[in-house]
Amino acid sequence: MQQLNAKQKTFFDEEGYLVVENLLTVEETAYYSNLYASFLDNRIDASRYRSDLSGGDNKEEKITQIMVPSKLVPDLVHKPLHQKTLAMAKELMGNDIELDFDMLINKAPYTDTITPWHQDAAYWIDMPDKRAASCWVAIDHAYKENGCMWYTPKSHLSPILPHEQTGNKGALKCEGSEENSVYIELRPGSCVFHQGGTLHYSRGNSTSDNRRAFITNFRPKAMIQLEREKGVDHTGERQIRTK
Ligand SMILES: O=C(O)CCC(=O)C(=O)O
Repeated sequence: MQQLNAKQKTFFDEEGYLVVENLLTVEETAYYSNLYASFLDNRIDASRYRSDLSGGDNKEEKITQIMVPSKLVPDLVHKPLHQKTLAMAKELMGNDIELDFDMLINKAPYTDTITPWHQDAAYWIDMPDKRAASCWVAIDHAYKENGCMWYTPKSHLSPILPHEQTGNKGALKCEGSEENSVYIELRPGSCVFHQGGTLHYSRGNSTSDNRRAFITNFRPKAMIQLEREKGVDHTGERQIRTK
């Protein structure tokens, strides 16, 4: 069933991102909210895939990142978030698109830590077919003060910028600015797609709310095979692309 119209697809191609409201129903969002809580409070043991994206030596995590939640709860790939975002990713990029990996990123209340400006492609090995998209699904209301996403329109049309690693195995960062970017506030269950080359960032969470995102990442099946042959499975290593 087609869900995106021609205008949305053109917007994604030209601007590098696309907002989709109400991806999930209220009931579906409640399911993910409960499951997310089980990951965060360790009822589901995700310790081997969990790290602090801020790269700090803090006892308290500033930005909780849990890679590949669907490896721990395999049924997730059959559920609405994965099914709906995969269907849309195919509409945006082609029928050979598959799920590469998924992840959870939470900014807990008052952690006040930015996710630096970066392009996702800087995290990945170079691939001949560059088609790639992430879908950032808001589990909580995401707004400026708790760290919603910011995107630089059309930035995916230029070459990947130089990136450097922050902190101790922390996030990659490059030059970027709010001035020429847009912020995307989302209700729970709504989402935003962005391309592998789209420059993005988020402010820290200065509020008493959580800012939980469930993220799925898609690329062509042949490129996923290439990654796996090279030992890349997105379970947690963070390396700067060297070529
Ligand atoms: O949630 C964040 O702050 C960062 C997310 C991100 O960089 C991504 O989804 O590619």
